[in-house]
Amino acid sequence: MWSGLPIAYLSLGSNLGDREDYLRQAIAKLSAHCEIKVLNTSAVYQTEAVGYEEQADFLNLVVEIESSLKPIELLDFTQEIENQLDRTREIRWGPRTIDIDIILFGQEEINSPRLTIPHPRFHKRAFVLVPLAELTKEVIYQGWTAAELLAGLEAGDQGVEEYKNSL
Ligand code: A4P
Ligand code: MG
Repeated sequence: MWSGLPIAYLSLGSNLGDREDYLRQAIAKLSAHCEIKVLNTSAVYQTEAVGYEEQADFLNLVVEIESSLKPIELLDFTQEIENQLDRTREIRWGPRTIDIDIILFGQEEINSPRLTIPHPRFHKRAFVLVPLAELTKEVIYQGWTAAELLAGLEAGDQGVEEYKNSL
């Protein structure tokens, strides 16, 4: 039965060290939080780096959660997980052991210094839209579904390949 709690979608990415293990550990930490329930996890995709291209390919996936946390509390927690998993910040968009971005959080629209929801770049990124389209067929952004946003990208799903169908 539906709990009535907001559904959120998180994009996870890793391109340093044991990428699969970092993704697995991040999901385990999300699941261990008493106010977060992980509902679904997409397949794992190997993706070419976007933004800062002189770096290794990423593994990316999306998780669907429900949570009684406020969006900013969820951000505090995802940043705590990043710090626990050896995340350092030297280059914007640069290599990272783990990155956790909040893509959507219920119907929230937030524009604060620490948090923008929906994530400001997700609708242009195949590495988010391909796994997101697996998990939701709903209209999620300006009248479009994830699959429609993906179909509208000039490069389509280029550079995004299924790596493993589950972790
Ligand atoms: N922040 C604001 N809104 C959010 C949100 N919705 N979710 C703030 C998470 N964080 C949010 O993030 C910088 C600041 O964004 C945070 O302090 C938070 O307050 P960060 O994780 O420290 O740095 P970042 O991830 O390098 O920056 P940013 O701008 O989030 O990067 P992007 O746009 O997420 O890009 N290519 C592939 N193939 N796969 C990837 O996963 N990821 C990036 C990162 C670039 N290229 C990639 C991938
Ligand atoms: Mg980030």
